[in-house]
Amino acid sequence: MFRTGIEPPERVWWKKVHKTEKVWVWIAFGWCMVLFAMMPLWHARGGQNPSGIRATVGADAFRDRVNEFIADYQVGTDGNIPVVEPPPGSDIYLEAAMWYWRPVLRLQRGAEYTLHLSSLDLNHGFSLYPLNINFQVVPGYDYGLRVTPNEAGEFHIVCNEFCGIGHHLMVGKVIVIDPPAAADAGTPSDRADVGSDASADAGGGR
Ligand SMILES: [Cu+2]
Repeated sequence: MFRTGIEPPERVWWKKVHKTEKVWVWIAFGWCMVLFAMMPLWHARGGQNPSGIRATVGADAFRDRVNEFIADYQVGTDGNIPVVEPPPGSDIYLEAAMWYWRPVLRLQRGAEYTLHLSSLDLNHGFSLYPLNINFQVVPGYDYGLRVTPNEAGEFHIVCNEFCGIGHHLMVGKVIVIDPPAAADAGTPSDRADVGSDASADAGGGR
C-alpha cells in the first residue's frame, strides 16, 4: 500500500519479538560485555599503557617551557622550526599546535628521554611514522613519556587527529643519531656504511 510521510505506518512494537532477533540482541549484548571486560584487562595486561607521568599544564606555561628548552639546546633550524639536541637522559619537550610540531628533536640512539607532549590549542595525535606509535596530545595536559630510541634515522611525526584545514600539513620530525662512541668505534669506511646494511654492525640496536 502506498503511504506518505504524514501517514504513520502500522505500528508493530507490541508484537512478539522474533526468536532470531532475540538471539542477535543477546549476541550483541554478550559482545559488549566482552569489550567492556577487555578495557580493565588490557589496562593491566596489555603492556601498552603510557610509561610516564601526567600533569596538568596551561598552554602559556608549556610554550614557555618549550621556548626555554629550545634556547638551551638549539643546534640549528629546519625550515623555520628550531632543531634541538638535548643531552641523553634529559626532559625533552614537544609542542603541538595548528599546524606544526615544535621543535625538531635530535636524539641519541639508546639513550632514555622523558618526552613531554602537550597541545596549545586542541586535540592532536602524535604518530611516529613509520613506526607504530600513537599518542593523543590533549591541551591542558603534559604527558611525560619515557622513550628510548632504538633505531637511528629520520622519523616523521604525523598528526593523526583531524585538527582543521591544515591538518595534512602538520608534520614534524625526530632525528635519531648513533651515539658518538659507536660512531667513533668504526673505521671511516665502516662509518660510511652506517644507515645501510651495516646497522647491525653499529650496535645491533634493532
Ligand atoms: Cu593536529
